[in-house]
Amino acid sequence: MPVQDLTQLRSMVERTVAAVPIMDVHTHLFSPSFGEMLLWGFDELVCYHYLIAETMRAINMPYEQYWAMSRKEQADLIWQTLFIDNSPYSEACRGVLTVLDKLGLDVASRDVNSYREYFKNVTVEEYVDRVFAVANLESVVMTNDPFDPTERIVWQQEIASDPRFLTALRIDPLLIAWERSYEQLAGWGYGVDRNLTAETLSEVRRFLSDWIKKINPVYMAVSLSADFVFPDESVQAKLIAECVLPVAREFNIPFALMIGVKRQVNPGLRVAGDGIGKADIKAVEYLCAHYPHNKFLVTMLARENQHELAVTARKFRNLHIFGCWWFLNNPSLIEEMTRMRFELLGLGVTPQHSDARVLDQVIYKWSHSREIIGRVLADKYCDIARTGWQVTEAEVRRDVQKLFGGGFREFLQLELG
Ligand code: RAT
Ligand code: ZN
Repeated sequence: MPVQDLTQLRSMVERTVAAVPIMDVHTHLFSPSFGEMLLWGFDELVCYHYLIAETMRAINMPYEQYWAMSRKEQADLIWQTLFIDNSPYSEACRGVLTVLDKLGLDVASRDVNSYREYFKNVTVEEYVDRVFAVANLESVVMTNDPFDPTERIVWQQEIASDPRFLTALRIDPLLIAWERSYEQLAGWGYGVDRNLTAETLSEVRRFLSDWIKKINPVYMAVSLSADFVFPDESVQAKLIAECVLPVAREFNIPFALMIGVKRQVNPGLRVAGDGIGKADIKAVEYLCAHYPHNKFLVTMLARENQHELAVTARKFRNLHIFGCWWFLNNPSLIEEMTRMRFELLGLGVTPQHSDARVLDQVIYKWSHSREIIGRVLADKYCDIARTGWQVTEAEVRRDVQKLFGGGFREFLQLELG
């Protein structure tokens, strides 16, 4: 049998990946109903915390001086430092250029005023439509924090729902800072005290259930430090075992664990000050094995954890791994991780999420990732085509839809009893 024409196969795969509408499974974006919580436009784009960190090591300025500046002054400083005084080829800098280019702005001009002007002439609703079209997004999952006072006010109002913005119930304060969060819960009318009595645990379950009913999240999520262990005698482990997992099971929603951050290694950098650590995969193995009726979405921050995480996913159908998170969201690492995951898991993975904090960023995050994932996928189809296996365009389309949201949705629907 003749083998399929590999050049044609490759371009068909890359075309299909370029054209698929995406479900972005983890972002920090908000729909326009959340008002100023939705960040967008040139100054926000340039003041991304990835770029703050890069700027503050390139100049010798006290951190407090940076934080005291207006947003526009901060953006001017970052632009001057990273784009004019140095060439902007780091991934986060390149991202800004990709966004400007894809929006049709003249990158060669370096004319910051004209970039700012562009955003003055568009409403937020128009801009959301434009960005979704340019990035070819179908939906994004927000990060919704019931402990955030600004966000709570929004949820107390009747908000116009936009079906493109899905919700996720983020519960970091509950699991990471119980010594503060129990007082907040008490203030909201839940009968909790600092000790995890039976009554307190039941009230925490009621709190989670109330928010699930209120916001209808696709999952519950937490970002955990690199030293996360489970099980142990900690308050965190008890809250997970006795509150989060039973409630997640009852509502059949996954619990998303994002593991590997080392918080505030440099507090002066504030939002840009978090670091990274290698975590122990045993916690993930234990959760998947001992809670077979719960579903787990997991992403890990350390490159060193990626292989064991992919192997663990082979062992458990209740584990779905996703994304190249944060410091891994760089072309060389996306390529390496995606290749390895495809080899170990086939289609059983969601290779990427954007983590966008500024609306515009989905344009570059997805344009860069689509290109890499398309290339890796094309390599994989070519490998099997060389045996004589023939892959049809419809099969490629089916697979690609799975990788960019369909597989994730199937996992959400999975019933484990
Ligand atoms: O990627 C980021 O912007 C980080 O600051 C975090 O938001 C991280 O993604 C998280 O969700 O905790
Ligand atoms: Zn995030």
